Amino acid sequence: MSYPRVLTIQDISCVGQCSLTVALPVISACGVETCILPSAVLSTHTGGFKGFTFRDLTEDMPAIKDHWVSEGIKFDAIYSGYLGSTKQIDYVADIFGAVDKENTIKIVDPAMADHGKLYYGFNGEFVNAMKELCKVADYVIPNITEAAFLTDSEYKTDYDREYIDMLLAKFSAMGCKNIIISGVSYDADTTGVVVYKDGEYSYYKHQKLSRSCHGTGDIFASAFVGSVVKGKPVFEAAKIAADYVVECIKETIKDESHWYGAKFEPVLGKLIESLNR
Ligand code: PXL
Repeated sequence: MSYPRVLTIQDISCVGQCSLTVALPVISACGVETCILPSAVLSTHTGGFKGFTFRDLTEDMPAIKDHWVSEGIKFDAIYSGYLGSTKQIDYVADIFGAVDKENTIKIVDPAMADHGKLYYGFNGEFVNAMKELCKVADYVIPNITEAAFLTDSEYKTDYDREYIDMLLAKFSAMGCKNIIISGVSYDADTTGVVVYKDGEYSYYKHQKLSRSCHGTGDIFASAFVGSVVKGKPVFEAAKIAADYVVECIKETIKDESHWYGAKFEPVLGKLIESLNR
């Protein structure tokens, strides 16, 4: 991949530091061409704002794909994030198969839940459709809540390695290839990322900060995608992405009033530095 081209498919939340307003700058900063397919336009994200607008772009998705196909446009990686409906999930599966090359890396962030709960507007039917999309991905990047929903497992806040192994075994039984679970914490002071690749478990442990921020899943996924596409091995990419999220949270907790997202912008330089190391 001399100059890789990534496609990311998710909504534009105009305000809220999530989805495409994170993926586009973060992946671009990694030094790769970043193309977007907006699945919807919202005035803000749905996590705490009231009365947000929602312009559904579902029916634009196949038309955009058809144009790319007719132009012979293909991508080296395709990364899907927050999607608004089961129909959008089906369209993403079509897009995966229509604009890919032989070695295109397909990454699914099943952005649909956190802290034990589905995000506003999602239900069991959506979860079931997301399971199908996960099966065709090379990498699935859930948090623990999403992992529990996708594997029909109990969500736990207090767990051990056995619980995580059970989630990974269920993902494998579903036919999912490689699983990267963020926010896995085995003790009070640390958290980390589980990388399950080709049946091998590895774990990167890092500092746990006192506050969690909205949108860090999108920041993690975007930095992971950028790092993998830049050629970093998967464990290294997960480490770079996790360290970047820690820097973003440190930047955000300096400002208690900043509740709706994480300040990823001031520390983009650190992400670029870690990619060049
Ligand atoms: O960060 C995930 C996300 C993306 N897009 C929208 C959201 C959320 C989470 O709440 O509401 C619209």
